[in-house]
Amino acid sequence: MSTTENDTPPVGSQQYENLAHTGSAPPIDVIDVPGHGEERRSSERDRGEPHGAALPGVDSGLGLRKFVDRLTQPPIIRAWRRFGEQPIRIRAEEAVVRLHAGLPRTRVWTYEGCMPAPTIEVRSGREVRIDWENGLADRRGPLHLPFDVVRVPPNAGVTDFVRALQPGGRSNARGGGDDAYPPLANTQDITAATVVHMHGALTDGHNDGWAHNVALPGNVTRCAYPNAQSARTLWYHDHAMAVTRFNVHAGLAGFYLIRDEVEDALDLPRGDEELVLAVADRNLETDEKGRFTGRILYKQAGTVQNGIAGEIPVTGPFTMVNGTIWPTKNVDARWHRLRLLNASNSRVMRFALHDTTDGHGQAPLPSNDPAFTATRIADALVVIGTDGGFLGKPSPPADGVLEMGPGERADVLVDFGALRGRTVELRNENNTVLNARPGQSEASAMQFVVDRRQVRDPFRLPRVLDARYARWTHRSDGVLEVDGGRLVDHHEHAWIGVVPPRVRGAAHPEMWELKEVEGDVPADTPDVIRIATQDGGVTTLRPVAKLFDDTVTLRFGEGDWAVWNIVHLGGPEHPMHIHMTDFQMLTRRQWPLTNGNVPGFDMTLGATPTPLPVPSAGRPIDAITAGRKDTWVVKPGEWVSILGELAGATGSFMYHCHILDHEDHTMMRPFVVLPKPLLAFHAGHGGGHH
Ligand SMILES: [Cu+2]
Repeated sequence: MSTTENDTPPVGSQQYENLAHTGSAPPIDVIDVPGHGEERRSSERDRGEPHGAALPGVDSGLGLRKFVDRLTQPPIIRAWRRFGEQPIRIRAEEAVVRLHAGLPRTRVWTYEGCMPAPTIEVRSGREVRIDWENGLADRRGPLHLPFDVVRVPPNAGVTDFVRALQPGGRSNARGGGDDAYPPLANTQDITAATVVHMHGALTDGHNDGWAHNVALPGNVTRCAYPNAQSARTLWYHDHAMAVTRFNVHAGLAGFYLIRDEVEDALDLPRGDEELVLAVADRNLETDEKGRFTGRILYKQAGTVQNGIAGEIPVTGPFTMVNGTIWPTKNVDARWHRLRLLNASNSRVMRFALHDTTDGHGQAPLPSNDPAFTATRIADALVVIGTDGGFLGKPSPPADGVLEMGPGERADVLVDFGALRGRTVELRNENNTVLNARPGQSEASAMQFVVDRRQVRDPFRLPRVLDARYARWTHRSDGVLEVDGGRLVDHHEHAWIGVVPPRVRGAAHPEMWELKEVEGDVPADTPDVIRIATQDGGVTTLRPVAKLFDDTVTLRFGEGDWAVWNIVHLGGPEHPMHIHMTDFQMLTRRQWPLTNGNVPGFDMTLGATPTPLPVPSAGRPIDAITAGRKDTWVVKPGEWVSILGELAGATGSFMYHCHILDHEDHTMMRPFVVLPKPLLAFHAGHGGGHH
């Protein structure tokens, strides 16, 4: 199924069969290929063919034309229908693909030779077991990253965002020149070690992709997914300790869809009218003459603060959808279902549909230019589901803009019947102001060309999507009101502080696990966070853990409800992800900001010597944010409270920022869920409750 660049046979079945624990797992032999005609399965691309004849496209100003390649859909593994009780085997392996018709071939890491990986479809309530094999090796041994990781040094001490976001450049280990940059230390020594996280799955900790549990090439990890969850969009991706950002960037990501009877009854657009769309930005390497080599480039802006070197999380000027840069798709003039995933390493996307018929509004423009925003179709996107499944009812995002941080999914309906004969673009409006400077990020993600012909489309937007959805509330008496009006009079609390970079010289933002302390603490004590309370008191919090390997402090009983308080004390926005179960955001509060920081947070002390004021109401929690979710963008100065029921699985889990650079550095921590009777015997278990 795969072809590696040097044509050596990939590590595969033979070594696999030699392992004692492989059981009877069959290789994948049944893959459905959605669509026909213009679309071709992604894996055909590993022969290096462009996807069909290149179209004329539109100039991007970045050396590649937009909309010259057709959108592809990944192959589908219908695990529920074809494999019965047999485990599926899915192998991570290197493949050679074409990201754009104007590019030479690109080496990537894939599952089963496909980028994105095959979409795994399952039925709710039917367990699937998967044997994840690390096949990322050749005769010489484990593979090295298929790209270079370079740092653009600060320019006269100032972070050089402009050069970092331009296409091109290469590691100066591969030759000198103005566009050669120092490789990030040790990245050329990294070899493939993998562990798969099923993002959004409720399953025991040993199936969840614990970051330390990486497998070497040739090794296999069997995971069970009970799928005892409602219909939803999950995705699987690598989660290896300290190098997740590189493994995911190399291509290790794919969709996993749970379907159920509620979804069936909605009779939503399906088949060719249901599209998975994994959106991710990349940068590309050039040679000494400035020509694209086909190699991906992991190019970051370097920073130096107080003599400590760091990097800004990676972003790139090229946007891929399903592994193709700026694809285009012909669609019938009828309702379509778009299953959106922000698969970027760090870029928060603000998605909107824009009308660009006859080239109108196609020139790169900053998003604050009226000519740019004039093309936005404000009522085009209708959200029907979030990370954790369907909303109660269809909900258009405010102003037609859907913000999604890395890791977030959105189930979206679009009535292309109302856009008959139009050409529209899915755009990321975030930071497109940078387009004001040529050679920087492009707003376009992909294009839809809507057929002129009228189609009889019986689909009508349902008024109710999922009667199982209920808004959870935390009453003023401390009692939780959850599904079906059920009252929960006991719950646990977790306190997480997010602090800006450069606190006491640290290069990166940090995530602190906090515990409430009783009594007085001297005002000049480092690391103490004080927050004034409504009743005139003060909540005093101190970190009990900062780094991943610090001891576990969050232990919950299985079946507990828990409110996670995430307090953002300044710095960049963070898409915070909690593993294991679904959550709902209860409240979102906001402290005023000065230059993006929370006044009162002392960078030298890493503390708030005087209590932060009682925060005001923050961004309203709209119907989409109020959906069942596992990842939320938390902005500077926000204090969000998130409620979840830690039921149905046990073990060690993780929570982290889904900006993968942050996750790999200092923003991931463990938590543990154990049966309550067992917890009683577990010395030193913590957790406050009321
Ligand atoms: Cu972050």
